[in-house]
Amino acid sequence: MPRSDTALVMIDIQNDFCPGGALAVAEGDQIIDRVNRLQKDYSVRVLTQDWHPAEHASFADNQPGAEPFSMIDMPYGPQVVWPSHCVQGTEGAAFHPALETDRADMIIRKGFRAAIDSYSAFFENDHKTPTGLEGYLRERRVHELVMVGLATDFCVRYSAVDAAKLGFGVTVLEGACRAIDLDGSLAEARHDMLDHGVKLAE
Ligand code: VGL
Ligand code: ZN
Repeated sequence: MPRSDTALVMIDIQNDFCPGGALAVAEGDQIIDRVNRLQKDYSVRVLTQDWHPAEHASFADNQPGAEPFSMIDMPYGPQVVWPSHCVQGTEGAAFHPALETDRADMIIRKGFRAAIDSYSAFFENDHKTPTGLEGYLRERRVHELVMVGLATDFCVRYSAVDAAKLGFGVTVLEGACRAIDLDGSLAEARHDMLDHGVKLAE
């Protein structure tokens, strides 16, 4: 029987993060079979969905002179500028068609405020605006989280670290994640997760 206090959190398994998408993560689609099989082992299943308005400040198209994958300063700190991706209502923002979504209890959307990015499933990049996921999990009496999805070094990393800081037990299944790996960001992400007590497993 799946433990009722443990949730599977499936992060941003969307077309734009899979091969052929606007911000494709190498092999992003290769995690999907495993993620689908894992779902039956958990009684609480959460999907997150990166969900940006077209005028989102993290898009290079909206930052004149900024190249995709360069850094800019935002009021809340440095921010990577991305190719436009996961625009609300587009095919790129949809979950990958192979992902089983019917068994999800909760879909949490993030990054819908134009002026602020949101990597973490718990807080926006100002590290204080909550998404509501913490309250949902607490009301469902969840204490342990298992995280999978895209990308290891951005949305999985920040979700895992925030969850650990909030007091959840967190395990990231690295074999069911794939990374963008920008300038050493994967190695940095692994250190950051381990420093915050996140367990890394295959
Ligand atoms: C993500 C960059 C921008 C992610 C989302 O899901 O890891 N990365 N938006
Ligand atoms: Zn995004």
